[in-house]
Amino acid sequence: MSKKILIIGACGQIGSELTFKLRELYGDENVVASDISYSNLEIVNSGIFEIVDAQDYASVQTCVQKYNIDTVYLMAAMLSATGEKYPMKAWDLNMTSLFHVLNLARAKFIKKVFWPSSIAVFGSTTPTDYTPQYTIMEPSTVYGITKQVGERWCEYYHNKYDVDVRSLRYPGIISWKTLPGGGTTDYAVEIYHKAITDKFYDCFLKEDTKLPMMFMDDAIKATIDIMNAKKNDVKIKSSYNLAAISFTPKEVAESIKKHIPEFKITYNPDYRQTIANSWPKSINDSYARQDWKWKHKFALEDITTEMLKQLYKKYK
Ligand code: AKB
Repeated sequence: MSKKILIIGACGQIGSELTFKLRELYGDENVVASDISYSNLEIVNSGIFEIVDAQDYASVQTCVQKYNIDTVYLMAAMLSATGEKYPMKAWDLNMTSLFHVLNLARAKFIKKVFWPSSIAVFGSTTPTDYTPQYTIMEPSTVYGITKQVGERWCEYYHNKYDVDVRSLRYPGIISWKTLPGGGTTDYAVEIYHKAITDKFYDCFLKEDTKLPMMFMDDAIKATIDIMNAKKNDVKIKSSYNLAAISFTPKEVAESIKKHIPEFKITYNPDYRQTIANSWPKSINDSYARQDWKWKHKFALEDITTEMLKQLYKKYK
């Protein structure tokens, strides 16, 4: 069966790489990239691109109908740090866009939905080490609240209306192609850029702040794997815990120093430290590993080697 895919939020960090991978797998003519503006010219010029406002039902529906879309990846969201600056905007964007896509699936315009959740669904009362799938969840950020509520709605739409929606609780994602924007884990990308351009990074988290992280290639693989898994194998209809590695700013700095010995780091924690403190240090993702055979590939040393190699080329 041929797939017709729409990515909403295709100009962002994950959306852009997902678009390239999906085009490679299913062909340029079957993958429509969309965003609210032309903010990533590489994506805009790389294939079919449409301006779509994720908060406007008619805008999404028009695009879905124009291209006979059957699968939507909803990657548009306001992340944790920006969400704390604009709480109502974060709530509106993250919830409205999800309802629009779920309602399009309920009305049978589309067959399948991917919606990303996050480790931000957990809060300071959650066990921090090897956080289980089912546990206390009292998120303290607006972003975390939208993700937790969104998970409940995904499960509800599946149970009530048989909507095929699949979801992952992403950790911090590390990539070199497109910069992340407005997240608490963004330091783990910025540090590599600054290591190359300035040989120095002033980190907004404390040196011992351990957080779950993942290389982009693993995140894309997990996303495509869960979407291609048999419906019966995707047993969790809210969102799956997903893990690869965990590290602290100090550990990533040490791994960079193995390649750039003169690299220096300082620590000046800001409001994002409070957010990071409320999140897990590591995640138990055994359901994903069991149900649809999830396996990560990249460890910290692999990530550092790849990030520095690719960014050196980019900055040259
Ligand atoms: C953020 O830091 O807000 C995101 C996330 C962990 O969902 N990267």
